[in-house]
Amino acid sequence: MTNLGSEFSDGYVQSIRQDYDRDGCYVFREVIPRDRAFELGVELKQLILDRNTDVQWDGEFIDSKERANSKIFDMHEVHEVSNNFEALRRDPQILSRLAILLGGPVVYHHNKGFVKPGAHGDTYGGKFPPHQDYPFFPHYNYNMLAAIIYMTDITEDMGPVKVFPGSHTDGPRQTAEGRPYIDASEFLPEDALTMTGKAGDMVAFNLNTVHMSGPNKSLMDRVSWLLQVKHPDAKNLTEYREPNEGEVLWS
Ligand SMILES: O=C(O)CCC(=O)C(=O)O
Ligand SMILES: [Fe+2]
Repeated sequence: MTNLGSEFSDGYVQSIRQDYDRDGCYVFREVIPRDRAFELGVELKQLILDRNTDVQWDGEFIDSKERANSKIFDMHEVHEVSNNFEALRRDPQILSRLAILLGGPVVYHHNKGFVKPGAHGDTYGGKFPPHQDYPFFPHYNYNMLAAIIYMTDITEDMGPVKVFPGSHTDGPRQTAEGRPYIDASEFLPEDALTMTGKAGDMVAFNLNTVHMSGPNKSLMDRVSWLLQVKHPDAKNLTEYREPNEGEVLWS
């Protein structure tokens, strides 16, 4: 029996599972204290900007001007250089909630921090086209999720994640020719749930839930940390393994 923590009543667990199974996404507010999230955000931003790796995706979903002017910085396996992020990877407040969504033990896949920089002159934080995460790391039975923890407040103008509720139910979808993302005409931003939130909030979504995010045109940098985890039954369908994949974080 997976430890779901005594703070959750059976009724609460059931209602979370019902919503998550139906929508393919769930938001937990204040999973870590706001002040702590801001502190972690300062550390994460420094680590990411020091590495200066722009990870905007290839493809025709942005024109050449937008590609030249917008940036997204990321860093993988943050916990390998930060004790604070190693503690966060093992945080019971986070893992007990993810265990509810997965319906069992929480097995690690990877983590990454993001900075979508705010607008400075012509430059601003870039966007992600509508996509499922499945093509990046295909797993059997799809019981895998991304949990994004906000390290700053994230408002509408900061390029928050937008999630299409129920889009996970038909499994992996056709992608644009030769690309990992879905043609933008099939998923219009106005049909999505916009996941604005406060530092310390966590949004989680299934491997097959279609999501996207817009540009950061605000003056504030958008900082977030993504933890990708899975149920033990969700077997990796490829040969590739992430460096720390398979570690049981919560059982
Ligand atoms: O943080 C975001 O805007 C989305 C990131 C994302 O979807 C991904 O890395 O696959
Ligand atoms: Fe994604």
